[in-house]
Amino acid sequence: MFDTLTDKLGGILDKLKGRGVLSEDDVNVAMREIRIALLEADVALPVVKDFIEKVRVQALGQEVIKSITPGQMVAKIVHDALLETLGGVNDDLDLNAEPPVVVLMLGLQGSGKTTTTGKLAKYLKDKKRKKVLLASLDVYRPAAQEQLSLLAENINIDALPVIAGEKPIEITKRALKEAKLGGYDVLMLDTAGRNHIDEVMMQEASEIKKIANPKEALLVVDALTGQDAVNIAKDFEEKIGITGIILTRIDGDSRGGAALSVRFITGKPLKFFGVGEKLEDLEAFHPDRLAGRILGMGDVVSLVEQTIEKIDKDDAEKMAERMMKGQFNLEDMLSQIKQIKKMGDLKGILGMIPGIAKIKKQIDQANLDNSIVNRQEAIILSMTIKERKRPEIIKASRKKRIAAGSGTSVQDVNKLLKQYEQMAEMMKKMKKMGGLSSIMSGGGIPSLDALLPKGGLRGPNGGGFPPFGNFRP
Ligand SMILES: Nc1nc2c(ncn2[C@@H]2O[C@H](COP(=O)(O)OP(=O)(O)O)[C@@H](O)[C@H]2O)c(=O)[nH]1
Ligand SMILES: [Mg+2]
Repeated sequence: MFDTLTDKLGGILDKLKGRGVLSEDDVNVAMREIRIALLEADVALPVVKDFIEKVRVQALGQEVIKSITPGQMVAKIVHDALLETLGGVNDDLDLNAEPPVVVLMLGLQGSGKTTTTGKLAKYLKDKKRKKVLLASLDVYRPAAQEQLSLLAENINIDALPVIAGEKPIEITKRALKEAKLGGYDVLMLDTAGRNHIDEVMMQEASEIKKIANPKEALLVVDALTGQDAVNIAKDFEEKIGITGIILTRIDGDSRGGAALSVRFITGKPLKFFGVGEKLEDLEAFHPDRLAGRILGMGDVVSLVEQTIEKIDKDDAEKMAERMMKGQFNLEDMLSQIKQIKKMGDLKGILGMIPGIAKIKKQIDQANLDNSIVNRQEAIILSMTIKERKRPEIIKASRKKRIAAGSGTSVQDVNKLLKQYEQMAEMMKKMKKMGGLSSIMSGGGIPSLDALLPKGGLRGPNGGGFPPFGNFRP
């Protein structure tokens, strides 16, 4: 969602990088541009002002003038200022209390409270091994309580049975009792929302909070609401008191301002991001990674985590071993392709590679998506095992068959073979340079380069992309 902001900030900082020495004028111009970029991204004005001031003071300081690469220095200053605005540390949920620990979910209607309740419950169950009880206090929206019960059933988590006609306060009391009796670690209360902030809702939420005494009172805010998010967060903080914020619909095309603003304005930490409708679509908030992402430095850490979680490590190790011996063949390429598919949407992953944000448009234009990978897979699958192991035996007549078998053209087959050769060649080179050891222990994918459109994709310094395998845990 930070695409535009990333583009703009990247461009501004790039201009600075080209200068040998930075004058006060250079810095002032850059600050003006950054200010505009932030405002355009819907960042709240007080946040922008504070941010610019922080950067300006430091950028004009001694360090920058003396530094060999002033542009880089400014990039670092901007990065640090971003970090500060986002809040310094990763705040996980605080469950440090006598169980059942109560987590209260607050927010406007449609902000994603119920969905996020399900996501968090799943997170607590899977990652923290907590026994969770869910209870819906939304007696206003038809079927809201059933929505939560269904969610709970899907993830095998208990939900408080619904009693028709019961009021939120009574449900809260019953839930507390049930959570205690049932030996639950965590009780999550999903409250009712309204279309906009109204006194009755605030009153009720306040009362529930008093009774439930939650360790966490989490405000769920839709990132797409932009500037409004700030007012909503402020109101909830002042009237009810919150311990943290969860931003949802980060996957939508919001301009990112909400993320940069709510923390600063309320002083309450961002804890999680909702990145989709599915229950897995929850990301812990890491300010350093987000700052890196906004500046187009890529989100290497996230990439590593995703890679580790989704790639079958054993497979990768076996393959790496073979490559080390210079035995890379189309069977190996096929298993690479399978791993890439496992990792999900290619574009999403590419966006996390450092420097790639800038060329994201090119990637989009190159229509790089899973369909390419699927085609490559189909081509290899249409070959015999023998051919996959020794691609050099594939003659023209066989190419025609393979193309027909995979629903592609001979050109496609040739292209794939060419890519394979390039990959094999690179692996030989890496082996010579001894650079493969990092891939070995990382168990990663050797190179995505060969799968990318030729020529067009180069990193900011003219180099190609680092092979996946370089991102080591
Ligand atoms: N794309 C996307 N949709 C979301 C996200 N979180 C929630 N939703 C959707 O937003 C809609 C409203 O969510 P719901 O949890 O019922 O909101 P509530 O009224 O606050 O309880 C549903 O269609 C959800 O699937 C998210 O992070 N991304
Ligand atoms: Mg709801």
